[in-house]
Amino acid sequence: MSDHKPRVLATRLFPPAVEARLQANFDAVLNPRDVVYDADQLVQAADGCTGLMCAAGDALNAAAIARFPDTLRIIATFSVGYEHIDVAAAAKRGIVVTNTPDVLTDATADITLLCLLGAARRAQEGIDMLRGRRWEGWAPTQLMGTHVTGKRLGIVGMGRIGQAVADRARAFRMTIHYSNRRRLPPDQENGAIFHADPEAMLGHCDFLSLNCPLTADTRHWLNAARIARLPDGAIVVNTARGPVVDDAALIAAVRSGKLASVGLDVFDGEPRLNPGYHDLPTAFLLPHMGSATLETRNAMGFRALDNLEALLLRGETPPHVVTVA
Ligand code: 8YV
Repeated sequence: MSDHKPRVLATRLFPPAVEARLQANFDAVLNPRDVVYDADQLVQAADGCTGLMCAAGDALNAAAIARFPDTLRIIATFSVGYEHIDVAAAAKRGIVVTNTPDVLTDATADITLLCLLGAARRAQEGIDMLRGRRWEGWAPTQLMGTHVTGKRLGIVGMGRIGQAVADRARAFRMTIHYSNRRRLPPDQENGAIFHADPEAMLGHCDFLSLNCPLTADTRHWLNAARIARLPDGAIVVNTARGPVVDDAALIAAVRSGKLASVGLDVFDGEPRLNPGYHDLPTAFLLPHMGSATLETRNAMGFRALDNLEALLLRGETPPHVVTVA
């Protein structure tokens, strides 16, 4: 019977409940060893497939998309970000691209606050001291960090995740500044201060949180010149995409003391991060865990499946189609 089901390639190993639904509804080609396919392997594995369930980091560039089989109708990414897919190249071949918005907003906003607090309160050094069996007891001047409550937080990119970060930061009585392509309506703005020019916002940011997508405009946006506009001792948090910052500039700013610290969940070229980060004792670093809760990863998978099933099983437009910006 499975011969009659549309064939869908899972490019990665997905959570069990997600793979179970994929197998129930499709002729699923799984990747149980979770090999990260290069472009050639992707093209080969997609042979005979009508759909692809993929993830960030997959090499879905124009060259790979041009070689996908004619049978392929949809690329459903298990992520909200889709910078790893050449959407224009897919459109040219009539391949629909979908993503998984909303369901990872809370998990990602939570981890943004974890990064903010971790960096501000020198959590990495505290953990290292304890685990390295070097803690000799409480001391009045030990590991003094930066106070969070009541400070100013600037958010670059006030979409779903940026707004959820602002909601959480309000519980810390932070003053919220933001920059976004468009100003939010008052009910969503909720007292946050809008800056049409993101550069003009930087001087107001004791903390800066990057929550924008990676695009040609945001690539290496936080460079040396913009870091210089932040107040001395500011803290930068990035849970969006690594290439939004210029790593060399960010590392130099922490080393010089211009920035007190950084809290990062994403890295340019991850998983091979700039080695300079390893030498920053204050940096609070996580391995791209923003959406890593079982509930969220299941919800992302189910959303990707909603997209695949709409098109391939019912001939409907998927609920979360992305288009060329
Ligand atoms: C995902 C993410 O887990 O959804 C996104 O855009 O950044 C992550 O949290 C990852 O991209 C999986 O594809």
